[in-house]
Order: sequence, then C-alpha cells, then structure tokens
Amino acid sequence: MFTLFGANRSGSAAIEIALTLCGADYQLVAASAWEEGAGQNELKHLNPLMQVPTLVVPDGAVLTESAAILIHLGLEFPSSRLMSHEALERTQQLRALAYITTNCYASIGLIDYPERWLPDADPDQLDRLVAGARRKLRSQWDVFSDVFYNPVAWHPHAPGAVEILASVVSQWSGAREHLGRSRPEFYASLGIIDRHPVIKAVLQRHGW
Ligand SMILES: N[C@@H](CCC(=O)N[C@@H](CS)C(=O)NCC(=O)O)C(=O)O
Repeated sequence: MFTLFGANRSGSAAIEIALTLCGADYQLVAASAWEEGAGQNELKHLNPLMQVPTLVVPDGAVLTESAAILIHLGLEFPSSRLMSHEALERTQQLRALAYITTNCYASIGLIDYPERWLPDADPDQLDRLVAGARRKLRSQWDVFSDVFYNPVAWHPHAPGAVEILASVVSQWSGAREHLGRSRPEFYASLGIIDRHPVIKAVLQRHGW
C-alpha cells in the first residue's frame, strides 16, 4: 500500500492521477505546510521541507519531488505507460519532467513564498519579486510549449507522466489564461488531457 501526503489543489493531484493509472493501492493523508492537522507532524518528519506530494512506498521508503515520484511509478508499473518504453521518447519525457519542476514549479514557490528569498524585504520589494516571478513563469510555459509540444514528446490523448504533471502545474498562477492567449494550440491540448476520465475525476475532486 502506498501512502500519499497531499492537499487539495496541490501537486499531490498529479500523483493521485498516476497511482490510479497504475492501478496501485494507496491511501491519502491530508497534510500540508499550510494546514495544521494530524498529518502535519508526520509529513515534517518524512520530508523536512514539509512539501507535498510526499509518497511512502510499500516497503516504507520515502519519495519526494514530483518528477522522481512519477518516474519511480513509471518504472514500477511499466504497463501504466507513465514512462515510455521507447528510448527517444523517454529522453524527452525525462527532460520535460525536470523542466517543469526546476522551472515552472520553482517559480510558483517564489510566487507563493517570496519572503523565503528576501527575508528582510519590504512589501513593495516582495510585490516586485512576485511580479517578476509571474512574468518568468509565463515565459517558462511558452518555452515548454515551443520545445515539447511535438509528436515525440507530447501525447494528450494518451497521457503519461509529463502530460499529467503539466496538466496539474499549469493550473496555478494564471498559466492557463496566459497560454490560451500565447500558445492556443498547446492550451487546447491541455484541455484534452484534463478531459481524460481519470484526470478529470481527480481535478474535479481538487476543485479545478
Ligand atoms: N520540488 C517539489 C515542489 C513541491 C512543492 O512546492 N509543493 C508545494 C505544494 S504544491 C508545497 O508543499 N509547498 C509548501 C512549502 O513549500 O512550504 C516537487 O516537485 O514536488
């Protein structure tokens, strides 16, 4: 049995989708940095950053970092096709997963917690930092579309790890609204992913 620590409208949605597509047995523990509750101490013990998703695998090992979790599940459950069996396609999947987490997800951390980067800043400086991170996030999604929206790397009708993570992470900070204007075809393909029955059910449960 897997145990997933997560919260509504957070990145744990991507892992719920992946676990469901794998047909894996899992339980959800509601816990996050921003919601005090029973799971919070356990989450902090498992992941000192207190971030979700955090996944405890059946043998008790702790996995954090959404890209690592998705790759692990893809390797453990090859028939889920979360990770491609084709080497060429897999190179682009690994690149895209690292891209989303190190670029887009990291900018969202800055937008949500600017004071972590500028602890002594006044509110005006923090606002400017957030505005800059929002601009950066928009350009990161544009570049994602330019690099990965192609038949080798992008499969909206048969979503794997990359499409799932992109569907969830692009829900935040106005990314979808921006992409609708700047990259309409890529934006439309995100809508196809959102409508996959498993993905749609999880997104709805999270209030998206
Ligand atoms: N690099 C991590 C980022 C995870 C992350 O930032 N999660 C957010 C929720 S979507 C969180 O738990 N933030 C709380 C905090 O950083 O204090 C990943 O890819 O999973």
